[in-house]
Amino acid sequence: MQKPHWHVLGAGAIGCLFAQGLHRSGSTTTLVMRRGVTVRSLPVVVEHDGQRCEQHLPVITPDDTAEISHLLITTKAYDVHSAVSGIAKLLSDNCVVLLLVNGLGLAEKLRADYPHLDVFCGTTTEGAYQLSAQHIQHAGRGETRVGRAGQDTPPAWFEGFARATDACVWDSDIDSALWSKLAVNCIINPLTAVSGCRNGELARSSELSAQVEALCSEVADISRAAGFDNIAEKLRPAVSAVIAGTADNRSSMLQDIERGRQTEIDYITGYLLKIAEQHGIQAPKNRSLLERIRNRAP
Ligand code: KPL
Repeated sequence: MQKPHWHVLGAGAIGCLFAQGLHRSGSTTTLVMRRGVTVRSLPVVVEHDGQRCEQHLPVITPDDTAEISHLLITTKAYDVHSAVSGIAKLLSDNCVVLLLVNGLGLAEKLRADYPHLDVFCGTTTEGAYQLSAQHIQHAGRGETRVGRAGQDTPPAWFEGFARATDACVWDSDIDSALWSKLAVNCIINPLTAVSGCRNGELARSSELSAQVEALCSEVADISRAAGFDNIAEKLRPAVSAVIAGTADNRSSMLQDIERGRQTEIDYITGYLLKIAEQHGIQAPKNRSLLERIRNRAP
């Protein structure tokens, strides 16, 4: 199969990492930038293990007339819908859309709003952060899982896409992978964001550890009700492992708050609480964190 032409919407750390990976592995790759960007190409720079790799990638904006057949979305969760509606007229019928975005609930809405799109989901543990615009540090190799509920075998485009990173697998149970990430994020992100601490502090402080414990118990109950018993059983050790493995990190939510940016709380804890409500479960600790993050002083 001829390699598809990928368009990448969201040129943050993960977007740049995948855009460069796709380009280097032989897929034509274009960045979709916001209206008003006038350059026709941009250098994407990835630093890794002291090596610097710079590639010039073509750029389009919503005002262009390109046809998009394969779209990778790596924006912040709250930007997905406005970003997609801005380029909706460029999306081909059956355009493949791969959502590699934090939080849940976005794929359902995309499918409802744009039934002609072929929507897939992914989750990644690649570690990357932005040094400046389109200049990123690839801090740690991770694994990327891609799939669509009910689809056991990968579509033809997946083989080429998977070459963008060292470890990308097709996951026929992607809903579990997404829920598992959501469950961990519901605990680490809001708690580090309200406490203003690095992830590792959640294990060092006895007060914060007790809060982790209480949140895990609520998230496990909701996970069980949503049919993810296996995730519920292993949630506490899974959270401890992520805290230990990312001890020096400032969670993405803490970074958003420190930079005065909007957070993804509505797509993380907000989504969890929506599912809790559907099952008649109260989750007061999670609700209190949601309110504190939503109502925080700017
Ligand atoms: O995914 C993360 C995030 O910060 O969004 C964790 C796993 C909590 C690592 O910091």
